[in-house]
Amino acid sequence: MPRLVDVPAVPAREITPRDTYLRRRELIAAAAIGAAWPATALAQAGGTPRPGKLAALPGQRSTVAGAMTMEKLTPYADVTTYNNFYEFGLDKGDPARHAHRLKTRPWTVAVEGEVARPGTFGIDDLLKLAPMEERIYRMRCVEGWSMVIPWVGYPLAELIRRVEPTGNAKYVQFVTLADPKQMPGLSSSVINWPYTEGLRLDEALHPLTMLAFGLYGEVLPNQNGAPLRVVVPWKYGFKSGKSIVRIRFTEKQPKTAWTDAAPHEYGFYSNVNPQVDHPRWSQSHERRIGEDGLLQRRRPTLMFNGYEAQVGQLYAGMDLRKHF
Ligand SMILES: Nc1nc2c(c(=O)[nH]1)N[C@H]1C(S)=C(S)[C@@H](COP(=O)(O)O)O[C@H]1N2
Ligand SMILES: [Mo]
Repeated sequence: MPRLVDVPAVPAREITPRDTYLRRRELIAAAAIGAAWPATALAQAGGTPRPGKLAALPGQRSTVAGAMTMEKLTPYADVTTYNNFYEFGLDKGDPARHAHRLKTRPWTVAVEGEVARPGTFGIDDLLKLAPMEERIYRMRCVEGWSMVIPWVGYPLAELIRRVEPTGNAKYVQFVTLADPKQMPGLSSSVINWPYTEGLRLDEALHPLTMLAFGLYGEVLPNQNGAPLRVVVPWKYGFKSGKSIVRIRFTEKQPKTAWTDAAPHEYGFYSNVNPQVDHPRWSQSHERRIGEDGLLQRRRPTLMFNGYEAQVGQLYAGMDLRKHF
């Protein structure tokens, strides 16, 4: 397998050994006691508590604008058992039930199309490509629910820069694994497999767009898209493709699975927008997973999922009802 060309090694200072990481968390938490911070902000400042289920994958707290919401984290149990990953079935519990069948190593990602340096890259090289960061993002599903998830990964731009898109590259397509031996959901025909998604190149290069390898300080559970996925926090959840095996740079807007399946319901952009309803339901409010119960409140959905200050300019002058 070819090595990722010109990839600088991760400098030693970027590596956070687990004990240093834990010690730092304790110190920050101790220092913060007595301060009038809400408990979640305190926990998030001190580092995200690790569930201890999978291999550790720590990340430095991100300093990118908008990357660290102080909203209460959705519990790990909800993040990992209430999923959409149709390759493993259509029920929310199916991915957690069936995704153990996914073999995440060895794993390669083919990068092709309009790039000067195409190639097939192994997961271990991709893990070392750039320093891991923790980013706490609001995620909003088109179905009307949302979560707050501490992801671990780095900007997708880090990979894009290294493969050198040509002047013709205007879009990026992402393709998920489609192996019926590992993925029982492929017997369903709700969408055409493999699952595909796409972004405009400037969206893919935006500093908030992540290539994620972990959540809650550990490697991604299979049901959340192991071993690597895309995370685009200002778009509906389906734009964040899981278990990616191919990234293709194109001149024309690429095919995407949901736009292909129901073009009147799912547009290419799919930016979170409380003013543009889905043809069959309103998008004005959302239900935060993990807050279920009698007193659950419906939260108003925010323009661009609350990331308008960071991403609004990407769409300046566009009719967002037409380009939904
Ligand atoms: N390959 C693939 N990626 C996918 C999906 C899918 O069915 N298959 N579902 C999408 C949808 S609709 C959502 S809301 C998010 C859910 O991600 P999570 O389960 O990690 O919260 O994954 C997205 N990525
Ligand atoms: Mo979704």
